[in-house]
This record gives sequence, C-alpha cells and structure tokens, in this order.
Amino acid sequence: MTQKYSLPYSHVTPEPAYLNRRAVMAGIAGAGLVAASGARAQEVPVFEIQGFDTTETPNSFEEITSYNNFYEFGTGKDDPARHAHALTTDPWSVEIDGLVERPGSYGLGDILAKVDIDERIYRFRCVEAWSMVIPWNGFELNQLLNMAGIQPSAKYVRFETLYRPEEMSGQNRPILDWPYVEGLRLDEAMHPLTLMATGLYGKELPNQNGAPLRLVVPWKYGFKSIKSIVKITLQEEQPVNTWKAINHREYGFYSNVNPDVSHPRWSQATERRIGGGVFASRVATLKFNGYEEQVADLYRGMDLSKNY
Ligand SMILES: Nc1nc2c(c(=O)[nH]1)N[C@H]1C(S)=C(S)[C@@H](COP(=O)(O)O)O[C@H]1N2
Ligand SMILES: [Mo]
Repeated sequence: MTQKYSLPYSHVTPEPAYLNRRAVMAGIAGAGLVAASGARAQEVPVFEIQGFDTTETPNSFEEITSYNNFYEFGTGKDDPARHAHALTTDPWSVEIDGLVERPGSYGLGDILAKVDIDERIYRFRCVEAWSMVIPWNGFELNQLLNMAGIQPSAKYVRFETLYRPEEMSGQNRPILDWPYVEGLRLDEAMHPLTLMATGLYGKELPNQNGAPLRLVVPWKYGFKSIKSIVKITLQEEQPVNTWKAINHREYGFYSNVNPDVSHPRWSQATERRIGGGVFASRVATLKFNGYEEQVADLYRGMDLSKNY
C-alpha cells in the first residue's frame, strides 16, 4: 500500500537542535535514517548536517517575519507583515478528501493532539533567488496523511489555501487565481523532510508565515510551501499548481531547487542570503537545496531539466 516511515524523528532533527547543534551532531553522526520507498526499505545516507549546518546561522525571527511572500496580502515583501494580522486563524480546520479512508473536516486542535511536533532547521530557497535559514516547529505531513488513511490508488496530494477575501485583502485583486493551490507526488509528501509547520523559533507561527498550518518542502523552491492550508485532497492526477497554471514555461510542478536549470529570466546558480546586511553575499545554490542525499532517489531516471 502506501509508504510508512519508521525512522525516529529525533535522528532527523533532534530538539533543541538549533540551540545545541554541536552536541547534537555528535549524537547523530553515523546514524542512518530509514526511509521506505514503496515496499523496499532503503538506507538513506547519514543525514547531512546541512539541514542545520553549523556554518549557517538561522535568520533572525525579525527577518523571517518581515520579508515574506504571501500574495493574499499583497505582492510587496513587507505587505504580509503589515496586513496578515487581519486573518482569523482560530478556529481552524482542514478538509481532507479524495482517495482517503477517513475523509472529513479535521480540527486543528485534534490534529495537534495526535502528532509529534519537532524542530527542524531548514534552508529555505525562493525561486526569486533569495534564501534564509529557518528554525521551524511542526510535524511530518506523513502523520496527517496516515491519520486520514491513504487509499492505494492515491498518487498525488493537492493543497489549497484559505479563500477569505474579507480578511485577505489581496484576494480582492486578480494577482493570482485564488485560492492558491499546490501539489506534491505522494512519495514527496510522505518523505520525512516534508513538514507541516505550526511555528517558528518555538513560537506560534506568525500569520505572515502562513498560520496556523503551512507546508514546508525544503528541497523545493519556496512557492511549493503553501500557506494557511484548509484543504488537502489525495488524487490520481497531478494537481495543477497556481504558479505553473500562470506560466508553465517559468514554473513547473516539481520545482526542485536546481542550480543547473536557469529560470528563463535569471540564473538559479547562486542565491542572496537574506540578513547579511553589508556583508550580504551571494552563495552557491545547492542541488535540491542541499538535501540531495535525502531526496535524489525520488527522482531517479527523471530528466530534471524537463521536469523542472
Ligand atoms: N498561499 C500562499 N502560499 C505561499 C505564497 C503565497 O503567495 N500564497 N508564497 C510562496 C512563496 S513564493 C514563498 S518564497 C514562501 C514564502 O514563505 P515565507 O514568507 O514564510 O518565507 O511562501 C510560499 N507560499
Ligand atoms: Mo518564492
């Protein structure tokens, strides 16, 4: 049937990793993590410390919460911080439907009572070629999908953001097709790196970052990490994601971070790390955003320049 992961979450990101990274690294050195792909259990190489690399300091809370993309509140980087307070995030529920055993409306409180919240310090790379390092709190998406029960015929997961123009001012304008939609292949969705974030820096997720529940897929461009999710659908067909629908020559479905495949209007070989101030410099972009060892197997045999 569907994939199950038996890895101890603590091996991926022991908490409190960002406070105590050196100690933690000693603990996980040599620990392989087991990710099952289909029926075949496979050894994923030792988790590269890249996810919480000592050489990469997390961005500040201030940086992470003041430079955002959340077009439901406007297209300026400071628009979300200025306007997203208008969003009511409690009560919140997520409709899970399609090819699941237990479709229905899942209240956020009920979800949170059943999942393990971890801390994950991930690189975050926007398709616009800026990046940050973000200490998220959240749970693996596979826990939520397993809660709903995945039917054997499910192949993709479709996600939808809230549509509430009274509170999301940008939705009154034709900036994008509303609601914002994203999608993942089921094996991508089940991967232990794929997170449903509920917080950052140990605090509740700020509205501008996609409260109360947003996807984080660290090896893909930021637009895949859809915010303020209200609907999850398991289906057989590949979902049509918002940015691909707008311009399929520039934005694809897979959207894996790839320094070798340029955006038609700019190179993806380097990125600008936010927060460097006068020392801001461009750093090399890594394949799969530095998570190649964890995720490359998902794409064996695929031409990533075609499946961009
Ligand atoms: N619903 C929704 N989700 C979204 C977006 C958006 O405009 N609307 N922007 C995406 C883009 S382009 C990026 S880079 C990230 C930004 O996340 P952050 O503001 O938390 O850094 O959110 C993604 N998720
Ligand atoms: Mo982005």
